[in-house]
Amino acid sequence: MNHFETRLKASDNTYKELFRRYQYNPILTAKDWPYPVNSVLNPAATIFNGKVLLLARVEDRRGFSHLTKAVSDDGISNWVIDRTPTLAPDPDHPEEAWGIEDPRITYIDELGKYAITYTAYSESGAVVSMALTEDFENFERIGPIMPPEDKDATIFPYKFDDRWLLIHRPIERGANIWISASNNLKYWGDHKILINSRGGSWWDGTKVGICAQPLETSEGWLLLYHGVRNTASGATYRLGLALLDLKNPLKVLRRSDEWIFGPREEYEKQGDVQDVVFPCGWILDKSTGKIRMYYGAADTCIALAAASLDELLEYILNCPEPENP
Ligand code: BMA
Repeated sequence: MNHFETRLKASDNTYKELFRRYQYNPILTAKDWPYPVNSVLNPAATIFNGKVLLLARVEDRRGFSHLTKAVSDDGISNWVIDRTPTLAPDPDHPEEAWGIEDPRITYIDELGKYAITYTAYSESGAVVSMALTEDFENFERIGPIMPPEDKDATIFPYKFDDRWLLIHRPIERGANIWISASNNLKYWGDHKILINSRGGSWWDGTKVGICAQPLETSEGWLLLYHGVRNTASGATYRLGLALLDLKNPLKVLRRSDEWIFGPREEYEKQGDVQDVVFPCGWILDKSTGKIRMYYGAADTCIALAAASLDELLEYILNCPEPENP
């Protein structure tokens, strides 16, 4: 049975939903914030001190963003939100002049620290920046690590052949996902394209970019990425999956042809930017095998959807092996 037949047999005439939305979405909005903000969106997600920690992009009424953490015991409710920005643009870092956006968090065991990769919005375009933290109160800036135009970056949690690996998305003749290596987290090289935007009428034809931090599984590194398609009524942001080789993440084992999650509900279709679902983090509960994906909806609020890791792996293993670009 090929992949398409598998999908047809999954149910009658509907696609099987891998990620199911939380029924009380959105889980966090500007109204929940302890200080005035325009929107809260695109959160990174990790476990810190046994609790779920989201680091949300928060946009003010100038249009500039900073990052603020929200912490919860169950990852759904009773969020404790910092009363002031957790990580704000630093005046000593001119590349952050127009704000900082879209963080991703990876815990680096070797350093005993969390690495936060984020978009620094400079007056000359978006760059990838990195900061380290042990406590989400004090931050050590590594600074800009990729020149403009580059965003959507995440780092793997350990070294491969003594080198760190970073996934990111430069824009230059297309908007494709690249992977780069470094000995020291600061200087990156050996750049290689990993996942390309497919052009034409593909759902990810115009742009692709990584969403959450890579998830280590028995079958390989599971990637969640967004794909953009431009239409006459604007861009639509949807999500797909890919699988990288466990020992050599430069090799793409599988890539979904279809998108697996897209704007459907009102809060995803209407807002500051219509038709956007944009996760920057997910969390696997190893005891239940359940993955929670936290995402920005319509660039306005934060929502939650959950999937089973087994179902995601079954799905991606049935997807075609791509030609490595
Ligand atoms: C991307 C980023 C995201 C945003 C998305 C949709 O380029 O700026 O922060 O959610 O566009 O507007």
